[in-house]
This record gives sequence, structure tokens and C-alpha cells, in this order.
Amino acid sequence: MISVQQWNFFQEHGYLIVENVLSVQRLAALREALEKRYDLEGEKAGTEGSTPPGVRRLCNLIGKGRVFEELAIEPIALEMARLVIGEDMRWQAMNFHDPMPGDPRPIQAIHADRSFFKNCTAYLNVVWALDDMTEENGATRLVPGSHKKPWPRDILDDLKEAVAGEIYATCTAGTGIFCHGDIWHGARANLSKSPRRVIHMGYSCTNTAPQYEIAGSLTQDIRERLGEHCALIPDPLSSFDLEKP
Ligand SMILES: O=C(O)CCC(=O)C(=O)O
Repeated sequence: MISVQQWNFFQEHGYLIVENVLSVQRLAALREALEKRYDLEGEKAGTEGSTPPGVRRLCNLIGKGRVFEELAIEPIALEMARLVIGEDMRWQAMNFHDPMPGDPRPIQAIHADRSFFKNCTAYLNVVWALDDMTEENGATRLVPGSHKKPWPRDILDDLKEAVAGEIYATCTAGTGIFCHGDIWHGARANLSKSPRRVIHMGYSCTNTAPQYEIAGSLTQDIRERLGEHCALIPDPLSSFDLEKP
């Protein structure tokens, strides 16, 4: 349950870090499922979305295993998404992001997620830390309070350098980092020798197209298990106008 203090913090700063959400067992199951899936997908891994150099990526994870399905309906994430977006909200994406240890290339430009999605009026990105996140291994950078400013894409050009006021979301494995759709943030390179794996999960308003075909990827069995959570499934991609305005 999100406390009033946590909600006020999120509104003021544009992010909230909640530690100890995922148990040790759950973390182990998620890591194992991701490794198996990564091997299974081989060269196709991440291709439904983006495949940045030096990053092991998997996309559209919701229908790719029970552990992912369960993470997509994690109560604290749904509670937070409903506070940010409203009752009528949808899944927008679920991606695995693993910058390879020692590879300096995977520094993401600072960005605000909502700026990428046409007609999107409300967005929440939940970054689930599957390993401890440290300054050295590339804890996500965040610019507190920037969700109240214009979007980086309007004013910055592919900015990979440090931004004034940025902090690193250092935390323990099992933490949920809740990011307002307008907060300036970015993934960083992992300059340590061990993995720094996250899953990021996007929730959006109903106007927002999913990042790839989610509805068509969910089988009848999955839908039966999801029950009332099927209300979170976005409309098929084909029903959205994806042309630029
Ligand atoms: O891997 C991370 O640090 C999070 C990246 C992220 O939130 C994003 O790509 O929007």
C-alpha cells in the first residue's frame, strides 16, 4: 500500500523508490526465466522493440512466462499506476534491459517516456531491479522534479552527459523504481564486473498504443489466469493510428 508520504514524494519529485518488494525466491525465478528466454530467442532477442549495442534485451515479456505475467499484475505497481493514470489504464510494455558488464556503450540519452508516445496523457514506468543497483554498475539516473519541466526531446539533443541535479537510483535487488512519465531519466552503462539486470514495465492511458502487439501475444490460458486483470490488455496495435501527427 502506497502511503500518503510516498505519494506526496512521488508527486513532488517524479519518482519513488520502494525496496524489498520482490522476494529472494521471486528474484531467482525471474533471473532464471530471463536467461532461458534469452537463450531461446537467440538473435531475435529484443527485436520487437529496440536492441541497443552492448545491451541484452528482451521485449513483450508479459506473455512469455508465468513469472512475467505475475510481475505485470504486482499489486503495488497496479496501485501506483491507478494513482498516476486513473482506473482505466493499460499495459504498454514489459522489457528486460541488461547492459553488459564492462561495456561502456549503453548510456541512454536523457529522456521522458511519455514524449515518445502519441496521444499519451499519462504514463508510469516501473523499473524492477533484479540485482543491487550501484553507482558503478549503472543505477538508473533520474532528475528529481524534472517531470514539471518541458520534455528533454523538445530542448535537448541526444544528451548522454550528466544533467544538473541528476541522481542515481541506487537500491537493492527486489526494489521497484516508480518513474513518472515525464521525469527525465536514462539507463547507464554497467562498469562493474557483475550483472545489473532490470525489467521495465510501462502502464499508460488507453489512448496510448502499446510498444508492440501485446493483445495478440496473450493466449487463452494466460487470459483465464489473468481473469479481471484482462482489463489491462491494450487494444491490438492495428487499432491505433501510429502515423506521426
Ligand atoms: O535500465 C534502466 O536503468 C531504466 C531504463 C528506462 O527506464 C527506460 O529505458 O525508459
